[in-house]
Amino acid sequence: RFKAEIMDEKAMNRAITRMAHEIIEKNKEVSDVVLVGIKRRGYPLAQRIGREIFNIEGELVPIGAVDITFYRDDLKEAYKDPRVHKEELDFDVNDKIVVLVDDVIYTGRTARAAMEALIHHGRPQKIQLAVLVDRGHRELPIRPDYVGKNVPTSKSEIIAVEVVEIDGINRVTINEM
Ligand code: 3GP
Ligand code: 5GP
Ligand code: MG
Repeated sequence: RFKAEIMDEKAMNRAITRMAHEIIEKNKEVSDVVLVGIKRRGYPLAQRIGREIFNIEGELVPIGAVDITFYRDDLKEAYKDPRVHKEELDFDVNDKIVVLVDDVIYTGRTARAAMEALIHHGRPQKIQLAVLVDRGHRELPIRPDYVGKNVPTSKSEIIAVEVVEIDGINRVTINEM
């Protein structure tokens, strides 16, 4: 059930541009940075951040993806055990600053699984986390470095992040289960 729109296309674009600036600023430059999107919607967001970094710095950063699935049937329990299903990293992560990109962070378990996959893949110099929406309710000591918007939610609410590449529209809404 629809409750409210929290970001329109302009707000999403502004947040993505700001996060691109913050990534450049925090890392001094972007020559060691690689972006890794968490599928599905983290990947188009990583591509947009990469485009903005190119617009600002004139450097193309490598962009990869990880696909994380939940190894349980019901959605509630499913949260408990996200695992990496597939990696599409055709570059070396050794000594790189890997910026993980996801649409929403909630418990932090997905980010943890993604970090485990990266560490398995090599030895990144640093791992950072960028999310379009932080909806709270963390169950692990994980905090994103770059946040598009903090949206305090109740556990029964769901944030719908829609991206034009997948959903035909760019917007973020809050919905009740
Ligand atoms: P997405 O990254 O393509 O958006 O987390 C797996 C998918 O389930 C995500 O796909 C996400 O959109 C969708 N999803 C929507 N609401 C929820 C939710 O409340 N919890 C979880 N774990 N996933 C959700
Ligand atoms: P976590 O593992 O941090 O609990 O959840 C993160 C993952 O679950 C993200 O990849 C995100 O897509 C999905 N997720 C969790 N809560 C929501 C939500 O309210 N809306 C959407 N769209 N995805 C969510
Ligand atoms: Mg996601």
